[in-house]
Amino acid sequence: MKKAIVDAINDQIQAEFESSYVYLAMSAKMEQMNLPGFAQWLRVQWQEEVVHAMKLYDFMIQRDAEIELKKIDKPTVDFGSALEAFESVLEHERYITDRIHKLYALAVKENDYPLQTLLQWFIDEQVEEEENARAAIDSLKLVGESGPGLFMLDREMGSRTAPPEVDGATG
Ligand code: OFO
Repeated sequence: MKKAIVDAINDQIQAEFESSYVYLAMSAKMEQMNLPGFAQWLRVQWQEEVVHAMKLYDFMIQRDAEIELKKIDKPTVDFGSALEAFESVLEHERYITDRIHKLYALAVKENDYPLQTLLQWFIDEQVEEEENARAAIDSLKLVGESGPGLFMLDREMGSRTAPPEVDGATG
C-alpha cells in the first residue's frame, strides 16, 4: 500500500477510537444525569466505534500494512442536557463523514480499489450515523427536557443493543 494511504488509514483508526472514547465519556455523564437509557444508547455507540476502528485495523493486516496506534486525547464532555448531547453527536458525526469522504477521495486518487470498496461500507454507515443522531434530536425536541416524555424516550433509547460485529471486533 502507498505510504499516503497507510498514514491516512492510521489517522482514521485513531479518529474512530477517539469517537469511541467520546461516546463512552458521554455515556458516563448520562448515567450521572439519571438517564440510563441514553447512557445505554451511547455505550452501544462506543462499541460501534470500536467496530469501525477494527474494520480498518483488520484491513491493514490483510494488506500487510504497518499499523501505528496513536494517542487518544481526553474526551471533552460539555453538555447540560440530552438535547445538547445529541447535537454534539450530530456535529461529531458530520466531522467523521467529512473525514471518510476525504479518505475515499484519496483512495480514488491513488487508485486503491480495495480501499474504495471498504469505504463504501463506511460511507453508508455515516449516512446512518447522522440519521440516528438527527432522529434523537427530533424526538428530544418533541418531548422536551424533562417530565414523562423524557422518561419514556429514555426507556426507548435504552432498548438499543450491541452491534453483531462486536464479538468479532473485540474477541
Ligand atoms: Fe465511526 O462513525 Fe461515528 O464517529
